[in-house]
Amino acid sequence: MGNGAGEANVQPGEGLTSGPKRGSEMRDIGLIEDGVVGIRGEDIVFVGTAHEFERADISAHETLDAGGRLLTPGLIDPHTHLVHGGSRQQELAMKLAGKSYLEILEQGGGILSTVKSTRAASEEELEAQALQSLHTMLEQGTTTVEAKSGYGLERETELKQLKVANKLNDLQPVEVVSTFLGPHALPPEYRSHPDEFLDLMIEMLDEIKEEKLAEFCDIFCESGVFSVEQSRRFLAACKNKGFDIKIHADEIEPLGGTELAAELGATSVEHLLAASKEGLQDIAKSGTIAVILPGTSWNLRSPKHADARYLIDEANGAVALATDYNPGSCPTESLQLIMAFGANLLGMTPEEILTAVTRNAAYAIGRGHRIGTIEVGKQADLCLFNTDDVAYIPYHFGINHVDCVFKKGRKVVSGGKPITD
Ligand code: IZC
Ligand code: ZN
Repeated sequence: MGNGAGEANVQPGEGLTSGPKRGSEMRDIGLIEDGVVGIRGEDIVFVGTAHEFERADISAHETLDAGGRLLTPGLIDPHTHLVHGGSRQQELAMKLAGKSYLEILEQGGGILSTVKSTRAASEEELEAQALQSLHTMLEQGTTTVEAKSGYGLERETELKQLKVANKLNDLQPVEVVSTFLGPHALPPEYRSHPDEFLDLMIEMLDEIKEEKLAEFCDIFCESGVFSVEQSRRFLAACKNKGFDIKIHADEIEPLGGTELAAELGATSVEHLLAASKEGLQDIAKSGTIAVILPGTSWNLRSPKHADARYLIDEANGAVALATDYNPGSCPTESLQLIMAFGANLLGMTPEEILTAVTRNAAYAIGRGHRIGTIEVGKQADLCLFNTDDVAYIPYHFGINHVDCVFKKGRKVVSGGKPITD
């Protein structure tokens, strides 16, 4: 392959730009046994069986024999807090001693601790730290990642984070899709007048739009952070300015952010651990993608996880999975680990999990027309695994199964290692 073709078990998806897979459709991955994928330039130009390829009489000037292994779309991570300063390993002991995530935040730690480190870091430092994470992500098969701001909580640092997120696209192969998450926590100095902080965040929207610094806007709608009413005001203003919207909803307490996502027609609603059944039905009906983050509920030692089975079996919803990579509630870049959690913690099948980290994840970040499936006309973002069976990835957890990764038709990982030129 690489401007050529090679035999593999290919997971192509079906129907260019025909939307996310919902409910039981998520189990249909359209596997082609003995498949061939042809790439020209940045795009996929052939998908079919080896027999069909022979009959098509296409000449390839370079081929890669995948040896019958599994070729999938490049993995897509639709929820991360990629750009940040510092780390929070000192909070592990507090967590083990029984302090909750919201208690740590209440005492000035958690997000507020990362705000301090991010404000203090230079653009170059933030960039270097994010580049290291992107290197790990790529090695693990992630070819596109969403990245949220939200560790500035004031204009200058929010803009610094957004600029770094955008610049990362020029520095390495993983595409970074930028989200403005200004209202990620309330700075302590605004405790008595939170609405003024929201005004400040809303004032930034024109500049972010003009400078093309973010495609999406997001808010942490959570007990002790921002209320449903405040979230509605912020997100309505964002929509008004032409942004697509996302919501951190019902991660810890059942506040109603899920219903709000449906009401406002959000592209995605994220977390959902404490969402009501009615809320899950609402988002399934409204077409909002449910982005579930089982690494977070696992790492927060939650006895409960988002109800993926209800979403898929009862509500006919479209589920995506993401790492939530951040220095507090989920410090991992590995989507393959999240795939294992998808099976063990959420009860999803390997096929549903693959759909959740490819096709549905692409729709969660507004990229469904371009990436997320292996189809003629789509971008050649591909991942070759060291197995012929999709079940092997969540089954054999905690290690990297990636052999090769292609981004925009170019081989960027070989033998499990990013190619640095
Ligand atoms: O830094 O803790 N949940 N935001 C909302 C996060 C987790 C990231 C963090
Ligand atoms: Zn998050």
